[in-house]
Amino acid sequence: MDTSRWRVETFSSIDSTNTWVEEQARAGAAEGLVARTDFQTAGRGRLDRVWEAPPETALLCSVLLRPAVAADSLQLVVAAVALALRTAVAKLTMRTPDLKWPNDLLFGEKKVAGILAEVVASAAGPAIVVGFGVNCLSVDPTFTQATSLAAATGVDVAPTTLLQEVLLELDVLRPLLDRPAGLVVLRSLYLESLVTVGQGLQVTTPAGVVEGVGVGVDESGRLVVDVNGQHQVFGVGDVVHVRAQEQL
Ligand code: BT5
Repeated sequence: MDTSRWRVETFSSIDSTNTWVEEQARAGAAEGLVARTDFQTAGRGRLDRVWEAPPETALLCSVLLRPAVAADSLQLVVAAVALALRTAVAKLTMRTPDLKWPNDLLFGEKKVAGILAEVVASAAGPAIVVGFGVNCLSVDPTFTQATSLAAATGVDVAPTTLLQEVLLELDVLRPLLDRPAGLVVLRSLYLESLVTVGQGLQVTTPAGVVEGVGVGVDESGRLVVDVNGQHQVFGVGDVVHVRAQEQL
């Protein structure tokens, strides 16, 4: 299959692949630039959190996209990458991770991968940099809510093998981000895969903590939660799944 859409730059060590690709995007780099590293000295999560992985254990990668999708539908770009990661992991390990809104891949309740999407303004128009970290061979044991593909599935997947598979999946999903009809398809694929839908949830946002039941995502990929019979929509937030009986 043709993967020429992607140009992969490899670093043995770097501060953050997202930071590097963002600099390239600001300087006008075209869609398809990919940075991958064996180690990050300043890996970032959302909201100024850190992302840490021991050297040569994880896929640490960022891709530069310039899709036609509006910046307020950033979550659908995250969805495309999450779905690509999920399918790639399933093909290589024969186990399918759950997607948790907004940006996690889980085995059980343990996080095996996280995604960070950021919008960058540039003279060539807005770019979206999507970074993902996947714990392939091991994970820092201080993260008690984390796991690796090796621990969860028993399969050792080399980060470079996983990247190749992810890019093949993105070749299929990326075109959906350019047309309204594609976004509709993407949203329904996302809905089918999100374990967050139908679950009791606790959603933490800068405005506070809300409890309810996940009912879906809207046309922009934002989470819709039934809170005491009223639908509330969340564009950002951290979600904890709460068992139904704990809810009642
Ligand atoms: C994320 O943030 O999950 C987004 C992670 C994106 C990382 C990639 S790596 C390549 C690219 N370059 C970057 O600099 N970043 C991207 P969030 O949902 O905020 O989760 C962050 C939280 O996950 C941290 O506060 C830790 O508690 C936890 N964490 C850190 N490292 C982890 C790991 N390796 N596995 C599981 N959890 C981890």
